[in-house]
Amino acid sequence: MPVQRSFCRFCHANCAILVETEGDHVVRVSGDAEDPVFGGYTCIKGRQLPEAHHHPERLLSSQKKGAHGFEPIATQAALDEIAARLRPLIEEHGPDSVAIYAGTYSFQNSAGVASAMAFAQGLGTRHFYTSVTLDQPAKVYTAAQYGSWSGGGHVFGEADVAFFIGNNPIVSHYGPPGGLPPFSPSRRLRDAIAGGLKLIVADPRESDVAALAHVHLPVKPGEDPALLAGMIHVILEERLYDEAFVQGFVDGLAELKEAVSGFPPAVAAARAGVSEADLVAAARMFAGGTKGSASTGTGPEMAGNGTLTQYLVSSLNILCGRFCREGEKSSIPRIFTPVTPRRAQVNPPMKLWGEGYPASRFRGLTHLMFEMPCNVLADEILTPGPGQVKALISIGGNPMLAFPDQDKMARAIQSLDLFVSVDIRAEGVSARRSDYILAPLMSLERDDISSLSEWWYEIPYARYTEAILPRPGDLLDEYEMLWGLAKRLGTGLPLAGGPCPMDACPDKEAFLDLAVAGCVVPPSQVHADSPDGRPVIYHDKHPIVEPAEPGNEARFDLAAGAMPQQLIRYGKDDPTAQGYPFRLISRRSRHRFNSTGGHLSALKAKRTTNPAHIHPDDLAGLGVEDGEMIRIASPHGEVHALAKASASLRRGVISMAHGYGDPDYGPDEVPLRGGSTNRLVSETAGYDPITGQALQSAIPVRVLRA
Ligand SMILES: Nc1nc2c(c(=O)[nH]1)N[C@H]1C(S)=C(S)[C@@H](COP(=O)(O)OP(=O)(O)OC[C@H]3O[C@@H](n4cnc5c(=O)[nH]c(N)nc54)[C@H](O)[C@@H]3O)O[C@H]1N2
Ligand SMILES: Nc1nc2c(c(=O)[nH]1)N[C@H]1C(S)=C(S)[C@@H](COP(=O)(O)OP(=O)(O)OC[C@H]3O[C@@H](n4cnc5c(=O)[nH]c(N)nc54)[C@H](O)[C@@H]3O)O[C@H]1N2
Ligand code: SF4
Ligand SMILES: [Mo]
Repeated sequence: MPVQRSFCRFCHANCAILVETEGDHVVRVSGDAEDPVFGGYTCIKGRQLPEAHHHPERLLSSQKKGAHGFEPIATQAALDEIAARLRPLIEEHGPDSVAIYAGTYSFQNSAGVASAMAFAQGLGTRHFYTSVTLDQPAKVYTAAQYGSWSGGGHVFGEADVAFFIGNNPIVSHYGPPGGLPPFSPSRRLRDAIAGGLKLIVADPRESDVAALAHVHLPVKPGEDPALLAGMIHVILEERLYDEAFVQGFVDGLAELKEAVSGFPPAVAAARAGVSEADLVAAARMFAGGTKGSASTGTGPEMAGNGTLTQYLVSSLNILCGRFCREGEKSSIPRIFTPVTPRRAQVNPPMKLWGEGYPASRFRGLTHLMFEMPCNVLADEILTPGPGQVKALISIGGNPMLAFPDQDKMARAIQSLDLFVSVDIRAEGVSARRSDYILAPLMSLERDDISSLSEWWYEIPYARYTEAILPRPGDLLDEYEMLWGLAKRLGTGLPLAGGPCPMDACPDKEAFLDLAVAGCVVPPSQVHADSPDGRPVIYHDKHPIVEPAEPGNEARFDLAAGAMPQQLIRYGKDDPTAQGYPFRLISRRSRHRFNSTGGHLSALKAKRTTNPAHIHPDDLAGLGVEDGEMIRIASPHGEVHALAKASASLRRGVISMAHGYGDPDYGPDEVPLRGGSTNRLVSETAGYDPITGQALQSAIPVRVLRA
């Protein structure tokens, strides 16, 4: 049986895999033990790629909704019809009547988000959305307002201390640069600890990484700002920060000091619900390291105050000078990212939203750099007036399960003139509501580059994989679909390297060369350099941090964006919510990727429902048995779930995943499908005022017997 090297694209980690095929079928996927980064690691999800590609529900043709449900349609005919329905909308109401949503699986295709954004820009609509604004938008968009270090931050591999705040990369394979790389994460973390790394974890539950930590701070959901402010208080008071770095490069220290003065350790610990001794120990441990970063995940970003939390995390790293210095190797070299010199200097603070950016009609929210926050999509669809969205193209996403306020999103989708999904199955809660489903190639049928995972490689590692399986039928890659629509509409696809040729659709390699033009090594060159699909490590391309440009005087600004004032206001908030004694927090399922994977037999065998994890003493207090069905109510809505006793949670907390549930089925189906926590979430209450990120964790709830 032929075996080929490739990399997994079930998730963003891009594990190195060996793919065994028999004719047009893939029969086995396993880890590539010879790979220098992954060393043979895979997870259970990636090993299901064979079934995923050949599953009976996998769409092998595009679909059109008719009077009797979906019927197959040739993809080119579907594109003709979709373009014919978009044209009059655009003529009558302008390009803003069309919205593009690039969901998780448009990131997994290395041409996906680039082509979706190019399509939106070519069309001229401001309604371009991605799942980033349902996820961790503060670290992507608001951190730049304090300035950034051109030489890069400390990476995990060289760290002697690490601080993870609300992420669980052993399961999620996710953490920002500086956090745990998703390459065999459990082994990597254990090895680092054996080698002397000190680990601090803040999480309301004893997560997989918290179980390995030297200090686990079981912070109350949503109270990370108090915890972080208390730690900064200790670090400033005890002068544990990098005074030379701060003097050389940082403004706004006085304002930060003033703002954290309201959080002496005892006060901060009480508000955060942790012991004062642990808070002080964590502050000393973090500042006492020589290298290593504080990094956050989805937990605190979704728990309200995402921008404020990010500010305090940035402040910790800046105060402790956790950056690569002149003459050192710069962190995270990145081969497919446009080259900018790495220097021992601050990139000046940048504001990536607000005045000067396209605005939404709702809540004063604007574009974050290129994209509109998902927060406003339902209102932009439902509310008449100039700029109203009338057609939505969702690419590799599942808005019915991913967006806040599920009933409102259902009404919004129902009211669209045209809803198109690019999806591999027709059964999904969103796909099922579509007028057309465009069936895409799946990962092993596509060429791709490792651009998504290169934010974690600490060496100049790059991959180009060829398609391993033949193209089924008339299926297209996402970028070919968008090219086809742009061609029909007479709009273009502006890419980093210039306009995409519109006479004939370029092949994937040529498209990728244009999409990442200006990068260190073009995809076509990596392809040529890759013998048998192996990775290429461009050792000579690892940038060294150069001296600062003469005359550069940019400094970090810890007073930017009135963040110190926001911390003072937060200190005065009353965090109790009358009548809602619990906080429901988010988590990831080991056996799903958001809503993907529930149809695959090995993953379904591990789990069907979405349990509500609760401390056994809380269950006893409620008089609820382990395994019993409960109703969970927030001020906004209600969801059913099976209670699951879990002593690893702090009291007063319920932990559930998202991506489950089906609003078309009643509570009887909860054991088989689980429930969607987005029924509890509103986009108009508790959202972040800059990013619009809804309160998807730390949701105030009460528990009722079903
Ligand atoms: N309450 C709450 N809400 C949340 C979160 C939370 O923690 N709590 N998390 C948020 C986060 S972090 C995110 S990223 C979003 C996710 O938001 P989305 O990206 O909108 O949701 P997914 O469930 O990942 O949807 C993926 C879709 O892609 C389809 N798919 C699978 N494989 C392929 C493929 O190869 N090609 C294509 N084209 N499609 C494919 C799947 O069938 C599925 O319909 O949800 C957010 N929503
Ligand atoms: N197996 C699997 N892997 C995935 C996904 C999946 O669905 N399944 N989804 C992918 C996606 S889209 C993303 S964005 C990443 C996310 O990756 P992560 O951010 O690592 O997500 P989680 O594993 O849910 O870790 C979040 C942690 O935050 C904690 N938490 C919740 N609320 C709070 C809070 O208020 N404060 C603090 N300090 N902690 C809190 C939770 O208990 C949880 O342990 O994972 C990706 N990887
Ligand atoms: S961690 Fe992600 S990339 Fe690696 S095997 Fe699992 S699903 Fe695939
Ligand atoms: Mo995400």
